[in-house]
Order: sequence, then structure tokens, then C-alpha cells
Amino acid sequence: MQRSYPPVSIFGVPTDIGASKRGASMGPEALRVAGLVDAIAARGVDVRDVGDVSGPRNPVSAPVDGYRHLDEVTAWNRSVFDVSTRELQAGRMPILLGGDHCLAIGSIAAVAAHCRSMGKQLRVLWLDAHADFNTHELTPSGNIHGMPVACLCGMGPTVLTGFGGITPAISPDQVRQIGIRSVDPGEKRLVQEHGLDIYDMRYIDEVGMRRAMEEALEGMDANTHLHVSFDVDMLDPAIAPGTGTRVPGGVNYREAQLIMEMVADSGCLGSLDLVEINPALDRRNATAKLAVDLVESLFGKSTLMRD
Ligand code: 6HN
Ligand code: MN
Ligand code: MN
Ligand code: MN
Repeated sequence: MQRSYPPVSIFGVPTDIGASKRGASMGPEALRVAGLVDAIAARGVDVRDVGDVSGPRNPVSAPVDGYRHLDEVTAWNRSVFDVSTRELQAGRMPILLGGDHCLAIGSIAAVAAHCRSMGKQLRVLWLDAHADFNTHELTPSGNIHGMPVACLCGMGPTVLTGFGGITPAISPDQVRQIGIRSVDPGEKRLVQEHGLDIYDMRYIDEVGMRRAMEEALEGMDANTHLHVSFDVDMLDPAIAPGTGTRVPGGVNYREAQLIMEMVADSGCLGSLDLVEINPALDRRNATAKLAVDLVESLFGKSTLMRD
């Protein structure tokens, strides 16, 4: 089966506003230098780089009421929401180059609003070492990149939960998380309370990535928009050192390729975040290059022709 993809619009969001380690702001350029646009074009996809959005600088300040940089995080996400909405309405697939993971609040709120208006089902595949389900009461850091899933599910400050006009933007049963291996104690309770569908590393060790992914993609059909939110810290730090919150015991190269190949086979990919690449911590852009390799698989490049 020859897959066809909608036209793609890539946009950069050069900020590390939701993290406490600096450097993810350089992610968009690292991905461009690693050849992301040409790699997608080589798959026969109409792809356009629409440039970077802008926003406030990082003031590097302490958390207030459990949130670090709430005003700035809000401003950046407003721009992300607007660009994502504009590209979706133009019939294009938005690919966000982060930037840290707080930016998924804006991108997924836009996708959720778009799906509502088009009568489409939304599934979110959250690829991460972390559940990103903290609230300002539970957070050990105040970093908002640890909170996007909770915000999208309606738990967060009203400035971050209302982008698409409807709160919550999504419900926990639309989310599947893969690669998880670091969840804070309070966060763990909240995740369990809300029944978040988590395929953690233990589960992947025991049943294998193929079965975990089959379960994560179960129930999708031709009317499903699949949003992939890819935090590169899902990957094992040995192959992806360029990220701010490394956790040992991550997804290996072949498992990561299989995730992407199975998403490609689903034919449902509708939007993508590529976040948390930190070139200041990387070795010769290895993490960005690996991300580009994986995106090629996401757009149907597999080792053998299986068509
Ligand atoms: N990320 N759970 C930790 C926190 O500070 O809330 C780490 C979050 C990391 C977030 O990598 O997108
Ligand atoms: Mn994350
Ligand atoms: Mn993470
Ligand atoms: Mn409160």
C-alpha cells in the first residue's frame, strides 16, 4: 500500500521557558542542521519550513506558586496555538520543533479544537521518559514542561487550560504514553486516579515494543487524527545524550524505529512535536540526527519495501 501524506509545515519554537536547564531553545536549528526538511522531502512529501515563532526571553527566575515562568510559558503557547491552528486550517500537518515540552499545551489544544470542528477522533501518543502530569501542588521543580498532559486534561492554571475555547482540551482516555520510567510520587497518584494509559519501560521489557504499540494504537480508524508528541528523552541516554532530563534505561534504537514504523503503518499521523533536544548537552548533534532518522521512519521509510 502506497501511503500518501498531507503537505507538512515545519515551525520552530526556540525557547527553554518550561525547563530549568537552558539550551532546548537551540533545538529548532539543530534539527534543521541535521537535515530534517530534506529528509521529509525525500519521502515524497510536500514540506515547507515556515520559520520560527517568537516570544519572551527566558528570565531564569524562581517558581511562583509552583509555576516557573507562567506568563512567558503562556505567551509562547499562545503563539504555538495560533500557528498550529493556521496550518491545520490550511490542510497541512504541523510539525513543531521545540523547544521544551511545555509547548505541547498549545500544539495539542490546537489539534483538539481542529478535530472537534472536523468531527475527527483524536489520539495522542506521548513518547517520553516522564508522564508530564504534574500540577503546581505536586511539582518538585516548578518546571511547566513537567505539566503539559495535566494542563491539557484540565488540571492547571486557567491561562494554560483554555486555549481551544473548551476546557479540558482532551481527556486522559485519548492519551497513550510510551517509554515512561520517571514519575514523581504525587504525580504517580494523579496518573492512577485518572487512569492514564501508560506503557512504561517495565511493560515494554516484559511484553516487547510490538505488543505495547499494538495496544497503544488499538481502536484507531480512518477517522482518527494521531498526534505524536515526541520528547527525545524517551530514548536511552546512550544514544540520545542531548537532552536536559536524562533517565537511564530508555528505549533503544530498534524499539524507537519500530514505534515510528508502526505509526507510519497506521496511516493516521496528523501532527507531531519534536521536543527537548538540547544541543548544549549533545555530542556532535547526534540526538538531532537520530530524531531525523526516526522522522524518516515516521514518514514510511523502512529497511525493506513492504508495500
Ligand atoms: N520533560 N517530573 C519532573 C518535573 O520536574 O516535573 C521532570 C519533568 C521533565 C519534563 O522532560 O518534558
Ligand atoms: Mn516531556
Ligand atoms: Mn521527558
Ligand atoms: Mn491550586
